[in-house]
Amino acid sequence: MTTLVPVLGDQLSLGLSSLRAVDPGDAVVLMMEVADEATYVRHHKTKLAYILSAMRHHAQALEAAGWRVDYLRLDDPENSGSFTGEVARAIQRHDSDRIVVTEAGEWRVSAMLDGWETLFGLPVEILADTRFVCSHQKFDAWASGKRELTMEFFYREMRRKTGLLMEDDKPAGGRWNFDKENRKPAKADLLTPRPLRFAPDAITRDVIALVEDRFADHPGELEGFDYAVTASDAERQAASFFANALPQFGDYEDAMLTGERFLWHSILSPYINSGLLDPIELCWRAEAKYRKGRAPLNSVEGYIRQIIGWREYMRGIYWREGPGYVDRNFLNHHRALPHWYWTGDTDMHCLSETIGQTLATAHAHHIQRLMVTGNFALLIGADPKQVHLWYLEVYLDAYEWVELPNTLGMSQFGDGGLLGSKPYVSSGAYINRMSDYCSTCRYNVKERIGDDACPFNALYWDFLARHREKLSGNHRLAMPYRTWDRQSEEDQQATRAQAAAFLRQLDKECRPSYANRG
Ligand code: FAD
Ligand code: DLZ
Ligand code: SF4
Repeated sequence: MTTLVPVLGDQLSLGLSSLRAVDPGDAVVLMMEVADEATYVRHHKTKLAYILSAMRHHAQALEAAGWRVDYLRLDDPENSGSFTGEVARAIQRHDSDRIVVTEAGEWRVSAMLDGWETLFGLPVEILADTRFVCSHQKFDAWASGKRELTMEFFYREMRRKTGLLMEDDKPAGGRWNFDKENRKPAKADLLTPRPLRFAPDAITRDVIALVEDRFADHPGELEGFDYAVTASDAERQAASFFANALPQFGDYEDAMLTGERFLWHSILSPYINSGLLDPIELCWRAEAKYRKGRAPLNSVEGYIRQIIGWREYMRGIYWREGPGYVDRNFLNHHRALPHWYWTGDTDMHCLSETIGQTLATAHAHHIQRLMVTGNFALLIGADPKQVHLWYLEVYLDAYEWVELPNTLGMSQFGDGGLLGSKPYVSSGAYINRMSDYCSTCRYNVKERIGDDACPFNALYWDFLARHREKLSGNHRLAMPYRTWDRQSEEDQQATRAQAAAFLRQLDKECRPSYANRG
């Protein structure tokens, strides 16, 4: 008799709760490459290669640590294609009398795990994922009875709970949040730090060939794959970030530059989300840099806020709102995304740059996701569920629990403001202020009307006018509505006609097969 311990593709941590709960002497760790997970959305090819390679390397790490591992490959002729099918076969193979598993990261897989006890007639112990600071129960206790779930207050709780950047019961530096100092535009500079590059080893080369062969129709490119796929290489990347980029992280957190996909960001989210790096340990290391005077407080506080604030908060919202969250569509948006979200082939430079980089590397940083692709999708009235599926598909760090609230909630206002106090929309002026994209764009960011006018400009005002009934009561939008109301009726009509003409043209660019997906 054995205890079966299924370890999923985003559970690649040696300290996983399920592993801690069993005796390695009578346990079999089951790792499964399955077609269902590779195809429930058309994951970017880089994402598939990353996960499969990281899983194969993790199996080796588990064996080296003394675990007995049963590893099922995607190209195994007996592979049933699903977690449940493979667990069923493994129970027979190993004569298992119980299953111990760490809870899944998303509703879809969680429902599968919940069904196993009845299906297999065995005890199934589903353990909490202790890689997060805040349990589901703690988040619910914090949220219950509150009219607004403001991230900033949740974040303060997490600071108090962890003790990060605390001096007794006070925040280090006398303030909780230094975000106002973190909005500087950047200039192209040869000294911008470069993340490490990891040449594919034999295991990665094998999975790249497998992905090219089986998932040729998935978006993205694999050429130049250089992500870490082991915990030790991910750790080298983290060390490089702390040494070279963290000090400037805060200042340039919102900046965007042509050809610069990293700037001073960490590019660690794929490793954190799949389990190769421990997020809380990273926060302690960031704090140590501050305490030793090697990184300023605005950078360190900003970094820690992203992890114990935003990341934990997104997870809390995802589980609290339930599986129905994905269908929320407060603004009643139904436009399909233009086909060039899958090619980058548009003459709007900010979008071609962000999408092109995304297809090449499966990564874009936060402001590119929020204020370029997300902003545009929201302004044109794209279906939030389709937008969500696009983000889930194309980003290396995308797992539904973190991607969905970021996309549908924060970026598309699909939940009507549960997560963000106003929609993240802007005209071209914001993009121009925070990037150098506009200087080489075919459009003129200063113009609203005419063939050369930046499309974001008319779309922005049209968005506000179109949604006046739902949004004008929002006090954070009072100023833009006042500005709009001061314009002459003639100007308003010209702006709305410009937006309508743009949207008509855009609809011709939608790929019909995408219009009704999901
Ligand atoms: P850094 O800028 O170096 O930030 C440090 C860390 O903070 C990140 O590694 C990440 O773990 C965490 N973090 C920062 N912002 C957020 C956030 N809003 N939510 C959760 N964690 C955050 N992040 C994902 O991990 N997966 C996603 O699928 C995802 N989808 C997004 C979709 C949209 C529309 C938007 C606007 C943001 C999304 N984010 C997502 C958040 C953010 O863009 C990425 O975490 C970040 O770009 C990762 O790059 P980095 O590691 O260099 O981050
Ligand atoms: C994303 C993904 C992919 C593409 N493939 C696999 C896989 O073959 N096997 C696996 O265990 N996990 C994979 N994953 C990650 C899972 O989708 C992820 O662990 C679940 O979404 C957790 O709920
Ligand atoms: Fe984007 Fe407009 Fe700037 Fe062009 S001008 S890069 S479309 S914001």
